[in-house]
Amino acid sequence: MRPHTPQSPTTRRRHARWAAATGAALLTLAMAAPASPRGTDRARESEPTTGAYETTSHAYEVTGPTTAAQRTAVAATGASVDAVRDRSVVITADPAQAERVRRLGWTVRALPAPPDRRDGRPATPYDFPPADAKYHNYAEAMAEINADVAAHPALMSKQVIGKSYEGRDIIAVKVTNGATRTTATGAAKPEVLFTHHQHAREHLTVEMALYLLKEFGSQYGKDGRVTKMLDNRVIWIVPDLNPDGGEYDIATGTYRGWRKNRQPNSGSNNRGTDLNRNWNFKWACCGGSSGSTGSETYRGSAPESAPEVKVVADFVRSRIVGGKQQIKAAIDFHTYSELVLWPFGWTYDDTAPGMTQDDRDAFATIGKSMAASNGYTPEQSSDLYITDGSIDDWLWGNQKIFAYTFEMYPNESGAGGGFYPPDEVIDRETARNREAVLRLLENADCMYRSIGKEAQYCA
Ligand code: 0X9
Ligand code: CA
Ligand code: ZN
Repeated sequence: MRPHTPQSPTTRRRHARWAAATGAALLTLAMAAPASPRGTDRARESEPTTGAYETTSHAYEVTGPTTAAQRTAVAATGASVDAVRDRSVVITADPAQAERVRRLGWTVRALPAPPDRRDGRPATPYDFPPADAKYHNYAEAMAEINADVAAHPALMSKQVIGKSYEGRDIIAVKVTNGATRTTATGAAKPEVLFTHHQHAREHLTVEMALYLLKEFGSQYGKDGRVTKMLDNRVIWIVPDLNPDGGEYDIATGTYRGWRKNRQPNSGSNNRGTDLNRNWNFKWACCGGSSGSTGSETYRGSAPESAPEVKVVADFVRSRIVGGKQQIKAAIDFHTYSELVLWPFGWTYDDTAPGMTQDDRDAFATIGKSMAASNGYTPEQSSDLYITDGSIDDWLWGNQKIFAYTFEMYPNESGAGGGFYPPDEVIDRETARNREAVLRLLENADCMYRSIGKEAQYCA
C-alpha cells in the first residue's frame, strides 16, 4: 500500500471552509429539526429496521475518521459516504447504520433534511419544487433532448438502448459530424462516453448532460475546438442511467435523498440497488459495497443484476468493433464534492494488475489537467474510501477505457446545498466543466501523449 496523505494542504484548506459552513447548518438544524417534514430524530429511530416499511435514511456528520481505511470502515456499516473532509465525513444512513458508526467510536450528528423548496406553493407530483423549477424531471429532460436532436439532425441522433426497471427509456445520444466517417487521417473516430445520474439524488448531473448537448449543438461551426471534436470524435451521452430513482426522489415535492434504483429485492421490503456497486469488475471483492438490501450501497444480487447497469454495459460492449473497443475515454458524472477521480476504487494501491505505472500516470496527468481547469481536486478514487463494482473500475479494468468520475458542485454539504443546490447554480456549474470535457476529448485519441509516450502506445 502506498502512503496515504489525508491531510494535504488542499484538504486542510477545504476543511476550514467546511467547518464554518457546517457550524451554521447545524445551528439551523438545532432550531428547525422538529419542523422537518421527515420527522424528528426520535421518530426516525423508532422506525423499524426490518418489517413492513422501508427504513428512512438521513444525512449525518461523522466526526473522527481521518484515513481512507477508517472511512472504508464507516462505509462498511452500509452507509453511503457522501463527502470526505480531513477529520469528518458526511454519510447517508438509516438509524441502525448510524448506530453502527457510533459503535465504531465516532461522533455522529444528524444534519438537516433536504431543503423544502416548495416556497409555500403546492407541489406538482413528479416535478421539482417551484423554487427549483429549472431542473428537468425525466419527461422535461427527454423533451429537451428531442428538441436538440431535431434542431441538429446532422450532428445528433438518439437511440433507446434499453429500459429501466420501471420501464422508462434509457437513451444514448450520439454526437458527431455525421458527414465524416473517419478522422482527417482516415482512422476510425475515437469515441468518448459521458454517463450521468447513476445516483437518484444527483440531479445536477442530468443538467450537465443537457448542457453538453446544447453546447455541442450550438457551438459547432462557431467554436473551433468544438467543431474539431465533432469532426474527429464520436461522443456518446447517456443522460440518465437511473430515471426511476430520479423520479422517485422528486415524486412528493419534498426531496427524499434517494440514491439507488427502484428495483425490488426478493425476501426484503427494501428497494433498490446502488448502480455504482453493480458493475462486473471485482464485484463484491473488497468490502467496498454491501450485501444487505437496506444498505445505501447494496451491490445487487449479482453483477449487472440492475437492468440499468446491464443496459449500459451492453451498450459499451456493443462499441467493440472488429475486436476493438471504440470508446477510449469516459466521464461518469456525480455530485457532490468537486473532485476528479480515477480508478481503481477497489484497492488503495496506485498500480495493480491491469493498471501499470504508465496507465496510472496518464490517468493522473489528464485528471490533474481537467481539475486545473475546473478547480476540482484530483485524486485516485480510493483516496476517499474503497468501492467495488463501480463503473470507472469496470470501464478501465474490463474495457480499457480511460474512465473518470467527476463529483460536481458543491464542495461542501452545508452552504452549497449538498445534493440539492438551488437551480440558480445550474448554468455556472455545468459550464464550469466545459474546458475539462474538451481536454478529455482532445486527449482521447492517445491518452499516453500526456506522458510523452505517444510513440510507444499509439503508433
Ligand atoms: O461512492 C460513489 O459511488 C461515488 N460517490 S457518490 O457520493 N456520488 O456516491 C464515488 C465513486 C468513485 N469511483 C470509484 N470509487 N471507483
Ligand atoms: Ca430557484
Ligand atoms: Zn454518485
